[in-house]
Amino acid sequence: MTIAPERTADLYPTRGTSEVITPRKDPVVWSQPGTAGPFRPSELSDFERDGFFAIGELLTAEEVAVYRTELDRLVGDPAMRANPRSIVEPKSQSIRSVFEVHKISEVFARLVSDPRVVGRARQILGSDVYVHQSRINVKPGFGASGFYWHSDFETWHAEDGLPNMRTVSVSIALTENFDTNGGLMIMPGSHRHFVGCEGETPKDNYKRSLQMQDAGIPSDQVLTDMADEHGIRLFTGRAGSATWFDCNAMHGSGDNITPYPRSNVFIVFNSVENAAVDPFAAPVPRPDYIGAREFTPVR
Ligand code: 6CS
Ligand code: FE
Repeated sequence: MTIAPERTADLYPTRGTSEVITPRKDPVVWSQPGTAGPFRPSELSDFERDGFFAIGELLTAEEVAVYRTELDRLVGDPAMRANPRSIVEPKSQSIRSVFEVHKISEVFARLVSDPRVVGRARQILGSDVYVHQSRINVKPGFGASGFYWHSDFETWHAEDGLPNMRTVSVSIALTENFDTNGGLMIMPGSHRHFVGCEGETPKDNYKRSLQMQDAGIPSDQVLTDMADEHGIRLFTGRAGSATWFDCNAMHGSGDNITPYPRSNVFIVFNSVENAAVDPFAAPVPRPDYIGAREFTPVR
């Protein structure tokens, strides 16, 4: 059990009375050059430059089948609907996401500690790592809603109390990500500036934000400037492909009105040197199944 450090200075102010842009103060890749691991040096420098790195096949088709079956089992379990870890689609009321799958599923726990997964996280974060958040996103066809533009770190700093940008996410496709079924979009290079958003965090924000985020949304002007400067990259790939992205990359995804689900498993690794403290812009932390409050390193 790692005890959370005392509250540190707020390097990335957000959710005040006006929008404020802060240049990134933290490294993107924390490990020393040449640190051994699954990423090649050229891949790490691509990640540093763009804020993401896509892998065509992280998991084999056989492995995907195992994780897809486990996703279907969890989503199909009637007991899961009453579990606070489940978030339903606002319109269809079908399950949209299930959080903390690395704890409630032995199958997903194995994925977290797979060297191809945790080894890459340690290489980027330059330390032991723990899981800040994990979730499966079903994104079923025929109308699943997307996620509006945001920086994950903005939420994880404001509401979960992560002090520095020493956190990395991996989205692993469990169904084919076409260019039509609501794939992940990232603005390349956007991770180098932090957009502090205007507007206080509403009480119990997470009860709405995980269906439709409203606090922590950049202005149209800032999003336009960022898109003009960086462009927008849409990630497509077969089931088993994966996108690693920096916690501060500006990203989002559209609705899925096709018949084809865009399901993924999403794992957030945080450095044990960046353990959550008190939220920087919320009265209380979110529940621990959304933002971990226990920091045991992944072994
Ligand atoms: O609030 C969060 O932690 C979650 N929300 C989004 C839209 N992306 C990151 C994370 O899963
Ligand atoms: Fe996100």
